[in-house]
Amino acid sequence: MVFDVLTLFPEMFESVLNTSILGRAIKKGLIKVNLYNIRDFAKNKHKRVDDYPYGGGCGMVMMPQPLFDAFYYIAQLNGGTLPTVIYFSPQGTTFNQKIATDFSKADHLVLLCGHYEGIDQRIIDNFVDVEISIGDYVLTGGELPAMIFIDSVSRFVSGVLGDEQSAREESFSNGLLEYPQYTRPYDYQGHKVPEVLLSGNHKEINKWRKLHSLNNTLIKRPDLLKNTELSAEDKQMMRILKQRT
Ligand code: 4FV
Repeated sequence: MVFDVLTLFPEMFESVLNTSILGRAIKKGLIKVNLYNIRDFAKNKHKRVDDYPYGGGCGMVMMPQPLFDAFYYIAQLNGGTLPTVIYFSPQGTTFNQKIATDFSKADHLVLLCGHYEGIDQRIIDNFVDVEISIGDYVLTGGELPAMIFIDSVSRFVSGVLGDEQSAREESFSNGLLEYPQYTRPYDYQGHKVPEVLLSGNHKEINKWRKLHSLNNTLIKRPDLLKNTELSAEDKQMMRILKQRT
């Protein structure tokens, strides 16, 4: 999978792209991230990329020319077609696991990182296919959202995670929060691991895990249950849990 990233601060990505799972995925060639500095496409003598907003107001706006030329350049590198362009902004669709799963099926994506107050609307009108927000708060730039996007989408790319299983089993993959995790020692300072997890009885272990996933979701994120398909057994468990709470 290839990510072309348009940013004014390519150096911000260095550590994230050279560390742990993502770093290994890039070394193994499973993921490729091309970092483009938007300022390299500025044609004015001072390499300016921002200017004052028409109509007044505070802050600066990213100019059309450097980004139009950056997109023309990437399109030219791809036989004249521009891959899907994603722009990160508070006005976008709120990012979630389903969106991450959907985009993990793409081969090539262009990620646009804004800065200042935002970007000239003509860039959005002419090049942006999808606007994504990582949450209802204002950041100084789109770089952190782009890193979050690359991290979460890459987890679905075959071979990136140790075993494929884990991506399928984690939070939100079945619309529920995850079950509690335990590891050795069995007894730490008197705090013991639930017996069922040492029983080797996988039927009982899975039942315990589903019960705790449902319980965690019911308590911490009941909103998730609205759009989660529950089996008859899950619904039975949920009735018991609701009686308890
Ligand atoms: C943002 C968000 C975000 C807005 C102006 C960058 C900033 C500045 N992006 N989810 N929340 N972007 O706050 O995606 O250009």
